[in-house]
Amino acid sequence: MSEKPSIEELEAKADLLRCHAIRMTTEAGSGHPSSSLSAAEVTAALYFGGYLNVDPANPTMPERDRFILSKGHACPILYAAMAERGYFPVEDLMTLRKLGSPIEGHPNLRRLPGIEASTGSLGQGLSIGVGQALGCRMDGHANRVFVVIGDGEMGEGQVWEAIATAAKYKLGNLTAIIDQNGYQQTGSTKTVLDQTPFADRIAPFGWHTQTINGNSMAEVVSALDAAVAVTDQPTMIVAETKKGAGIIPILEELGDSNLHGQPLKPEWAEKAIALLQS
Ligand SMILES: Cc1ncc(C[n+]2csc(CCOP(=O)(O)OP(=O)(O)O)c2C)c(N)n1
Ligand SMILES: [Mg+2]
Repeated sequence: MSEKPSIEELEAKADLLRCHAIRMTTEAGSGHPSSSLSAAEVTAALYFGGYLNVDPANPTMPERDRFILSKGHACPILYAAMAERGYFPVEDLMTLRKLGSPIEGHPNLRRLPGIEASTGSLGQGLSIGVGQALGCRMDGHANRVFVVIGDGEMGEGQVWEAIATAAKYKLGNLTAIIDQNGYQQTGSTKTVLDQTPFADRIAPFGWHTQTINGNSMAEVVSALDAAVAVTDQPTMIVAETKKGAGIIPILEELGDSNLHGQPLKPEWAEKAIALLQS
């Protein structure tokens, strides 16, 4: 991307990705729209804000930046970004979870060029990112690895092993983002396992940390700018978000602020898209 887009352009892109994620999951009759929507600003900023140096025509270019969606169930938002970036036709999004489609229910690196790690079994993405960041550094690439983790996913012990390892190797080319949307599968993250404030726990390992409103595009962009400027330690952005961000009134009407793993019925999807487009 040659020119840096404005905050307004990126906000519009985030909402476009949201509309795709809602349509795809409603068409599939399954999937995780609310988990996708909380991460819309971060995903849109990475793919369209000039942070991810990738080439859809050359998806294995060695010096490319890497994006790993460790909370793999939120892949509709990733697929939407990949389609809009030109990895595959936007129409293909509607094949989500259909038999034979590479747009699988969780990202599969063997099926879809541009996916950097097969995720869905929570807890593994940051470890894969640590390995990739180490490998890229050994190969002398001046690139960066970005990993998005769920706040419920932070309950997996493996994530903390990866945090310790990244600090040990001073992986200045690694940026992780916690999508702190306040919920996991079975309820509020605070009730299930409260590990907040994440930044206070992660900084002592040797990470550079920032805590932001992750549904504010301006804050996401400034945090990414600050993160990529750090080169001598790994960086963590704790993104405080809302599950279902962008369509909160719809979740309220449905009486479920988590709405985990539930697609919207067609009439609700229409309402949600109208709200996003208004
Ligand atoms: C190892 C593992 N255990 C359980 C699950 C089932 N599961 C899928 S999504 C989810 C909740 C994840 O919560 P969070 O990381 O906060 O993501 P959110 O949906 O809130 O974005 C769980 C437990 C899984 N995918 N992997
Ligand atoms: Mg969560």
